[in-house]
Amino acid sequence: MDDRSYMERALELARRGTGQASPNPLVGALVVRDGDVIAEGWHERCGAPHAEAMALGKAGDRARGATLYCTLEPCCHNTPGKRTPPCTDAIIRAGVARVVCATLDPNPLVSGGGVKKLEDAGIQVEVGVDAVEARKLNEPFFVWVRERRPFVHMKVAQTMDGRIAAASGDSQWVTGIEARTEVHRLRASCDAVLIGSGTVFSDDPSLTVRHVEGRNPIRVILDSELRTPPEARVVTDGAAPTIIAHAARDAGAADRAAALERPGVETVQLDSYGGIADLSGRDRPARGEPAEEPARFKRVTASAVPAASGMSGSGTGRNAGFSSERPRGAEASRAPESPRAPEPSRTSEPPGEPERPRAARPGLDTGGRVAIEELLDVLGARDITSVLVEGGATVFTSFLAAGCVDRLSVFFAPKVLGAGISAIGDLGARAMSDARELVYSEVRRFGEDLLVTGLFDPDRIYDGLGPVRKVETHVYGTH
Ligand code: AOF
Ligand code: ZN
Repeated sequence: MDDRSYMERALELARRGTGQASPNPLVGALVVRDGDVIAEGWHERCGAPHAEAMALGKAGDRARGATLYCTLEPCCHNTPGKRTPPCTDAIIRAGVARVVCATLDPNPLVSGGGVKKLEDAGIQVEVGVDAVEARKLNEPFFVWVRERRPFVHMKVAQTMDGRIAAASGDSQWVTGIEARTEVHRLRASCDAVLIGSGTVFSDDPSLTVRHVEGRNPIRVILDSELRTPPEARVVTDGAAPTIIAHAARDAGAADRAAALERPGVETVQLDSYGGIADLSGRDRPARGEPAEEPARFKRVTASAVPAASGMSGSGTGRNAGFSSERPRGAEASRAPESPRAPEPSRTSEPPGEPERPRAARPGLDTGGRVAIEELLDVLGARDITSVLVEGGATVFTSFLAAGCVDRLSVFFAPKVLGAGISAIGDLGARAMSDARELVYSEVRRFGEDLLVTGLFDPDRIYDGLGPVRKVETHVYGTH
């Protein structure tokens, strides 16, 4: 067996920690001597021994002179809050002769320091074997450990003509059982799953993992106006913690929050976009949305704030709104108390057109919409490293407009509706050159349905980490 084959085995072992290791990465390790695998290890769960420590512990004296394969650079620090001792010390103590790791650890407390410590101790170190696969395994960790905000994976299930629901609002089911099972697998591997309150109203989902084995993710409801009904499943079923993120500051907001809160259900008040919610469409459905919602619940208010109103891409150039630099300050600043000023950089007007003045209506202070960036900061601070965004159209559009999507996965069902609710609203693009491109795209088939998935900003994960720069030539779907 060659280095790559051993590393593939180590990657396989790493996957055993799926759903348990977070916020730590998935890591696997092998001790190999004279071509024999002496011991295997993996990071079972956060707080448990690291993969290297587990493998070396099993190998004992037999690790002397051996090669250690690990899917991540061994850790080398012992800062306050660290749960286990540094792996580099254990490796040096065990007398390992050679260490092969797939990729450097993006954790700023390690990031090359582990390699240096081993080399300084006279150990031969190689980095970069199966690097792309190793990073792909830990996409959330690579983003979270450096930016302290979760990796955002947006999942859309749509018809060939881009509809996520029929004109009546009916969305069960767009895709077949195989695709839906894959979504449950995604849920089980993510720390949190997020939907908008509109989806709570129309589908009342539980967002649990049922088609595969795995633990339920935390549920996050994006509910700017705090209108989630206390009878909703995500509030009552106790299947997983639920966070209801809102920006409501009206007189009844505290009472509505109190009616929702209970053990495992928390409301979190966040900044809004600071702008006045576009209330002009409050009494009529947004274009492309059903005139009447087939809701399980009656809405507390007349209708929702229209999809993505005032939240379209603020820039005019390619990938506007997708920049890795997220301007904070002005865009995400705390909403001033009334009267609130319109937010000039967040407008759905096509570039060049003057902004229409909007007036706040007394008594309809919704606090604007939740600032997605701030929500992600809050979730990241709670060690949530990944969020699966499951809908609906307003949420999809808001996340894309805010430039807050890392991976987009679209399941295409081979069917056509014509009328219906489209997945994604106006993002400000006017020319084909304004379209946002996905890279490293991959196509997979689930039953009758096709999945296309790709990343908006792969550099966050696959680049800029020392010697490993092989990603450019990699084509997904070929392995
Ligand atoms: C490794 N092997 O299996 C893992 C590593 O709090 P601790 O002690 O669990 O350390 C967490 C950090 O260690 C984590 O942020 C990451 O940098 C690294 N994870 N390193 O050598 C492992 N899970
Ligand atoms: Zn370690």
